[in-house]
Formats: sequence, structure tokens, C-alpha cells
Amino acid sequence: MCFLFPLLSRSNAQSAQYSDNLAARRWFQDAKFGMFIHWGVYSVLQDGEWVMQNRRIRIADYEKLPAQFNPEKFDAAAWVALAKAAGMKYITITSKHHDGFAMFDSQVSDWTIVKRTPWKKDPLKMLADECHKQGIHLSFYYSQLDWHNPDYYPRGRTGESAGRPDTGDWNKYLEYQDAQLKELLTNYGEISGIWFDGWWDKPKADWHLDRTYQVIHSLQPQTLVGNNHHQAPIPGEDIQMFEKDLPGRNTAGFNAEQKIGNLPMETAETVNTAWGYNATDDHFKSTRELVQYLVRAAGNNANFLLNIGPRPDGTIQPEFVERLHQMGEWLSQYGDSIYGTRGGPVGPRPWGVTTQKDNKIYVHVLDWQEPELPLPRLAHPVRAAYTLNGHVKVDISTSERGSMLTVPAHAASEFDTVIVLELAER
Ligand code: FHN
Repeated sequence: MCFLFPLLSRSNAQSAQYSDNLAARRWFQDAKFGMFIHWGVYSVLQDGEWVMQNRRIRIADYEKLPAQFNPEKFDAAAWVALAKAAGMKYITITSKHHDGFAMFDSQVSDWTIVKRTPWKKDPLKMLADECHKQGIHLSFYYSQLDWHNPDYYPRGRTGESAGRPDTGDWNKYLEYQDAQLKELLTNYGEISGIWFDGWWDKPKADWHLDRTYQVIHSLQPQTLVGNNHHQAPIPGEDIQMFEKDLPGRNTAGFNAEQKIGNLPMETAETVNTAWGYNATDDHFKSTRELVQYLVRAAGNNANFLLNIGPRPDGTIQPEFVERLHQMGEWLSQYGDSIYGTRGGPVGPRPWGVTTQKDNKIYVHVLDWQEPELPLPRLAHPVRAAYTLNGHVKVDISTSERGSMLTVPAHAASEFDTVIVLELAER
């Protein structure tokens, strides 16, 4: 990273900035659980954030949507309070998705929520103020792919039916993108992260990522840059994201070329199957599935970024609210085994995962029907074993080959039986 500081004090300033960034990475890893929000004018059509592409809507027609977007029931305080009630520590919200529409008061574009909608407000400003007030960190998703800006040319793999001209200035587009990022990092207070997406639309293009990442870090050194490019991390990035899969897995098809790096990790998933609001998608995951996803993410040393897609009027559907409250209730009892932990000494298994904080290993038994659970040999002796909920003693017998835990049947929990192993020394 190269920061813009006077020559004499440069090395001190740089190292201070570097240590701010490292501290932010640690904070991020401790935080473990965030709220992803996909919200844009596409919500008017109630068919997800890809509706422009999927229905082959041309720009001239898509531009009629903002006039119908009037989220009068948007309540920033309620959104942030919902994240807090769920036990989430940060919010990552779309500032611009692939349709190019700025959900903030951008001065370098007229394709914005303030200029095009009857509502005329900047929800990101309202959300930022509220996040800072309620102690929730705020990150912005930013789509590098743009189906609306004519300078996004040559075009990539998508957006071919938007009706854009066959000309455009790629460098001008990149300047536009950096200008919008400057706005996001200047006008909204402290920003925890920039979550890029859409690079994969033009993987061979020169995106000048180094320049863009430097714009961000020079304005806010602690901002964590991540890019959902589905590749191994690129220099200048601070976190690595995995889409709809735990690190190292590729069940959803996004992560084929994504090798695990050594940065803090995050896995993003939806409550139903859609990111943006989809009125007919009722494939809601159960609270049990969502809690177990969070736990497996923690056991894989990754954060869990759980998405909601608010409605066009600014409200959040009850199916999301209910599940988030239930997750928060679970975390209020079991949070010690998640927050501030790192992946534990026993790697992920089909039956569950382990997490660790200081001298405590948390064994998360998610799917195991037998009375005894075998563990491999641990590096340190265990001085006490008990369930996190209710402190019920768990018998542990140790041999050369490992340990055997006997969990009393009455101590099993519905979502996750958490057994604490207190280590004698570390
Ligand atoms: O195309 C997007 C999609 O709409 C959504 O934003 C997700 C979130 O991870 N990412 C992209 C696909 O990789």
C-alpha cells in the first residue's frame, strides 16, 4: 500500500495505518456475523436483483422503475435494530448493484435514488448515521459490473440486452467508479469495508485494481477491501469472500478457482434463494439451518454474512424478521462459542466443527446420534468438559489415540450441542 503522507513522517504514518488495518481485520474476525442487504429499484419488480438481465429489459424501459420506487416505510433505526437483535455486528449494503443505480447521493451520476425517485432521499446516509449511533459497523457492496453506464465498454459476459451503444471509454468508466468510491468513503463516516462484485463479468480486462484499492485505503486505511471475484485474493485485498459456500467448498458453482488464502474469510448466503426481494421465493431456510451455517462458518474460521432483500416500500418481510430474531436468541445463549473465536483444533467434520478462544475449545455437535463422540488427540490436556448451556458435566476419557466424549442425552440441544473443553494449559 502507498499512502499519501509527507515524506518525513511517512514511515510512522504508514505503519500506523497498517496497524489500523490489521486491527480492523481482527475486529472483523471477532465479529463473526453480519447482515447483507440487497436493495435497489429492481425490488419494484419483486423478482430479484438480476431482473433487468433475466427479462432482457432495455435501459429505456428499466429507467421507468425509479419513478415507482418510493420507500416511505424505510426505517434505518429499525433495520439496524434488527441486525442487532439477530446478534449481527455489521451491515454490508448494496450501494450500487449490476443495474448501475446508485442507492446514494452520487454527484458524478444522475442515475441515483436522490435524482430519479419521488422519495429523493439517501438511505445510505440515514443507515450510516444510525449504524454509527447504534454501534454497528457499516460496509458498502459495490458492483464493478454496470449494465447502465455506456462507458462500461467493451461489454462483458452479461448486460448484452440492455441496449447500450457499441462505443464507450473504459478508462472513463474506471474513473467514474473511483469517483463514486471516493464519495462513499468521504460522506458516510467510518466505513468498515468495500465489498466488490462483478469483476468476473470481464476477467481479462485491466481493472486497475491497485489504483482503486489505493483510493480506498488512502481515504480510510482501516476499510477492509474484499472482492467477490471468485479467485484467490489479489494484493491490496484485506478479506476473502466465498459465495453460497463454506471456504474450500464449491456446491453452488461459484468457487471453482477460489483457493483459500491467508486473509480473514467470510461466506455469504441467502435466507431464501434470492438476494434482491423476490415475492414468490418461499424456499426459506429454517432457523436451525441458518444457525448451523453460522456455526459451520465459524468452525471454518469464517464469518457468516446473511442476506435479506427488503421490499420496495422499505419494509422487511416477516419470514426474515422471525428467523433473525430466533438467531439472536440462540446467540444470546451460545454467543461465547462464536464471537471472538477462531476455527478450533479439530477441523470441520460431518458431525460438526470446533471453535476456540483462549483456553476453551467449543465442540459444536450439529449432527450426531451416538452417545459417544470420538475426537482426535488434542495438544493440551483437558481439565474440564461440560455443556455450554446448563453447564452439564460431560465425561471425557482420553487415550493415546484421542478423546471420547459422552454427552448426556438430556443435555443435547436442538440446533447445536456445544461442549466446552477447558484446557489445563496452552
Ligand atoms: O451477481 C451477484 C448477485 O446478484 C449477488 O450480488 C451475489 C452476492 O454474493 N454476487 C453476485 C454473483 O457472484
